[in-house]
Amino acid sequence: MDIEEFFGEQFHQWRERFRYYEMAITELESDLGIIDLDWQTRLGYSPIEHVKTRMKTLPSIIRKMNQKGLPLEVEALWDNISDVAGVRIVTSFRDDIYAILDHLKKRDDLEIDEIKDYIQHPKPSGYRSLHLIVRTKVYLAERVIWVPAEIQIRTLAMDFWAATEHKLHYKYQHVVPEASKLELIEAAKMADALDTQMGRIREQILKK
Ligand code: 0O2
Repeated sequence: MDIEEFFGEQFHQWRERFRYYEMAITELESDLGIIDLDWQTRLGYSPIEHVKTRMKTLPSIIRKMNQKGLPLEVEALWDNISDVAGVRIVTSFRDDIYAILDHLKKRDDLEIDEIKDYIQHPKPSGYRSLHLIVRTKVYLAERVIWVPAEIQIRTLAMDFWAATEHKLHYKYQHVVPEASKLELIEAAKMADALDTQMGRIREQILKK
């Protein structure tokens, strides 16, 4: 797709917003890298196992805007699609997710607009993760902007499950056979049990 041709006169406005999303990702990744180092330095342990970032692709943005019945305009994107800039924080243990949430709630360069707790309330598919719909502060050369982003926080077990489920959806083009869906639900329960058990083992380690 020729993007410049596709957006026509609006191309420069869209490009500017996309740069803002990229800046937000850079900012969040850097902030998380700093607190990871700080936790490691002070406590010898960081709740952050690793961080991944991604920009939503243009076809995926267009699909989502169409699904939501939004006009293909940059303001409609900015106001209604919160996950163009995406950051995923992966932890070892379930408790680490909420430790990171507590930290993020205290930051004054981040506004949390919504918390979707798919750990307390898993999706019917078995999906578990904590989603934060946020706006992050970005310092431009001459002004400050708040850029929408989505932060997903999940354990390694939840991440393994989500990545495998995503691959299956891709393979079957979203028409996953019922037997595989049931298997995935079972696997999600096992991943959850593993998180619970690893949490107990960790408590024993911390007690010593
Ligand atoms: P991708 O590839 O990550 O861009 P809303 O914004 O509230 O109108 P939305 O966006 O469906 O609705 O919100 P939701 O369900 O809270 O979060 C969507 C994102 O969470 C997805 O992004 C996935 O990254 C992840 N996710 C949600 N449910 C599942 C699931 O059942 N399996 C897996 N593997 N991931 C899930 P996108 O846009 O679908 O994709």
